[in-house]
Amino acid sequence: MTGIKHRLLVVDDEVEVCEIIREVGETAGYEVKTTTSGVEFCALYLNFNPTFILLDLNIPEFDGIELLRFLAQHNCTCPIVLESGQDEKVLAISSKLGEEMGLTMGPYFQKPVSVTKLMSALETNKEAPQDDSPDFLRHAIANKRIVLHYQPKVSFKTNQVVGIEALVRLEVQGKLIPPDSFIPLAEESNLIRSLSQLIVQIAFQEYKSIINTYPEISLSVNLSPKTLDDLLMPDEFTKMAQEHNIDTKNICLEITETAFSEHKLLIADVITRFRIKGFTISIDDFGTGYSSLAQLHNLPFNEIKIDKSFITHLGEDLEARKITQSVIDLGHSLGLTVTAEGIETKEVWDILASQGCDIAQGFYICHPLEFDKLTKWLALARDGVHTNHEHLSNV
Ligand code: G
Ligand code: G
Ligand code: MN
Repeated sequence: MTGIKHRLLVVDDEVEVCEIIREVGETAGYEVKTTTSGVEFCALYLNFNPTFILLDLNIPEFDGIELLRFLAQHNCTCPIVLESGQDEKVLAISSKLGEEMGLTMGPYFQKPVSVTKLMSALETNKEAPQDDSPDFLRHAIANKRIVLHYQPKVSFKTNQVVGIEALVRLEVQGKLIPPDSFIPLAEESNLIRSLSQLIVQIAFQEYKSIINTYPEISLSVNLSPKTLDDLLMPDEFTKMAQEHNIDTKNICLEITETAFSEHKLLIADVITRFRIKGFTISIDDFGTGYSSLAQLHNLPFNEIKIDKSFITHLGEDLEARKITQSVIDLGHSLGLTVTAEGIETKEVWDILASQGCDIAQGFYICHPLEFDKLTKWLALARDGVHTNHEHLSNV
């Protein structure tokens, strides 16, 4: 990496144009790298860590849109300025496409690029806040210091394990940090996309190693609302599932109910695409948002997860019991599976079983466990020990 704070990466098929831009960039205080090749551009992008990109749409081997897709897949956060000899409409549409991929698009220029305009864009970019994601989080992701714990889901009717939910932790200096302490940071600092991809990758890898032994067990993954406006997500997850030979119908995506207040149309688009690709979708923490019923009506869910705030005190709380009964009935009448999370006692298990709830999760059955311990727990549970959950709570 270089000492100069501002780094400009240029791809343009004309060597002369590259040289002019280099001069302008250096005058504006940037370290500049230029290339006429799309392949070299990709390599440079990965090593140079640019703070600003100038991209000619018409270059050999790759077209500009392919390069934009490459940048999106590598979670590029720096601004991108497009240039082209073609008409303005092509530039405008390409820029919009870039935005839809989640990229930060700057102004676009028709060739020949005006030196004054370019200078002004470079100066403006220097004043913009640079990516200030917390270093510890960036390093943890880069070094894959992500650990997943898994909490089983058990059928009330059969007492069999039907699923596991992946719950992320961050390993920093030997300690495990819970998700509430870093997911919001990741969401604010643009790291959530690479974090989510890493989580899914680890979860798929670990899950794959137990599928043959437990084909009836599905995998649930929590998705941050901030990734739900990303139109590429369903394709990326499907590709990852295929790479691991995992059938998408065995993957459940848990989405927190509070996620749905913003970007409604885009989120509906992404969720529906996930469904079309075979994933099942769960509405997590159900009952804590303010428009639960509207969401149920408008989005294609498969599962309701009743929030633990309604469940944990079901023994003493008669009103909560009426609520859980209504939600279970409502879910069933809509053809959905109903899961209760936060079951801590036998009493609460019995109440929910009698109310017709489908799936149970909570400390009473099993705490979230690291993967090695989970596999031991699953083996015990399969041997029938699961009928006495207390024995299994502390493997
Ligand atoms: O695992 P518990 O241990 O502390 O999780 C706390 C919260 O963090 C829950 O609301 C859970 O949904 C969320 N969470 C856990 N794992 C993940 C994850 O992989 N991604 C996202 N976005 N949220 C997670
Ligand atoms: O929002 P989400 O449903 O993903 O939250 C899962 C969170 O609930 C995790 O933090 C997990 O550790 C916690 N959890 C799981 N089972 C229980 C339980 O029985 N009681 C309580 N209080 N928390 C639980
Ligand atoms: Mn969850």
